[in-house]
Amino acid sequence: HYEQQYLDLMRHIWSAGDERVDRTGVGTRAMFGATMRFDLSDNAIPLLTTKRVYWKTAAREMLWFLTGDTNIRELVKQKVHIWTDWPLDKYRRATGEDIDRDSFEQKIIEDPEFAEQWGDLGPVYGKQWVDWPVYEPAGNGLYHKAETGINQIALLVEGIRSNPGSRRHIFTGWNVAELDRMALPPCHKTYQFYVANGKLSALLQQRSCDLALGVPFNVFSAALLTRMVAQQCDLEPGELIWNGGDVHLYLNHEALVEEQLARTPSGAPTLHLLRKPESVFAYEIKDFEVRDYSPQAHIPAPVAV
Ligand code: UFP
Repeated sequence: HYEQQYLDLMRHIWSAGDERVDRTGVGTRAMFGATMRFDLSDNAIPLLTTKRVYWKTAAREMLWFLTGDTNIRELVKQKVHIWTDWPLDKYRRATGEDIDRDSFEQKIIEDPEFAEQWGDLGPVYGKQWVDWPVYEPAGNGLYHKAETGINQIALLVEGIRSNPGSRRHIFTGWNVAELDRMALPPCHKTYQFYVANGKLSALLQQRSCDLALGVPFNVFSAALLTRMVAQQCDLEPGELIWNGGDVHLYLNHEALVEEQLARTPSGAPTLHLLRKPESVFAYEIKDFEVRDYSPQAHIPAPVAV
């Protein structure tokens, strides 16, 4: 079963990982460098079956990335809460106000000006993916920022279509000059694509991997994006290769790890794209359907911020 490699990695890191102090102060067991491979042919989709993964949340986030938006407002409106903790933390620190998450999100939805001031994450994924800043000579030895940046995703699709054999099908969120303005430097930082035998494969390089909470999402998202790009380029889906840098389990995820490792994967969910939109930017959540997904119960665990 495709999920076994995930469970094996979890078991290995929990039993033999390096104990490390991390940025969040929670502490982790970690391993440096790991790979998982997932077959995407015949609509196969790497969704975990040993616990429920809320794939629509990941899909909504992926669609939001592709719009270039970096404000949480559109996510919060769709009841996606995964990015709220960072702006909330910043707001609490700046104002000293002990506002709860629901009230903060309510203000973000109701008050566009408040959202503009407090809801932005800085130039994270979406911005870098579709509007990477470009600086042009201004004629006086100085440079000014060009009005439009580079749309890496549009170039990717165009590149795969026109020159499938290229070894340069890459896009990245890791803009070194802007890292310090991002709420979180990209975790899923670089995507590379490869075409052979009419199939499109993708390799994701993820620098930092919360194996219990982040990775199940990241793997699904990357597979979804690969399916969208393949469809746009009239290619069949090949493989998703997931490469983790610092792969870790937080020490407070012990209950999750024990519960999940006691479960056995079963079933083979599939992902169906119900429509072929005119571009990679025109997909909607209702275009995605997952079939035959009957996972075991969700396992809640605390997020380290
Ligand atoms: N993390 C993921 N996947 C993501 C994401 C975050 O696993 O898509 F946005 C986890 C990895 C790490 C933390 O535990 O969030 C980021 O912390 P740091 O920047 O210190 O690596």
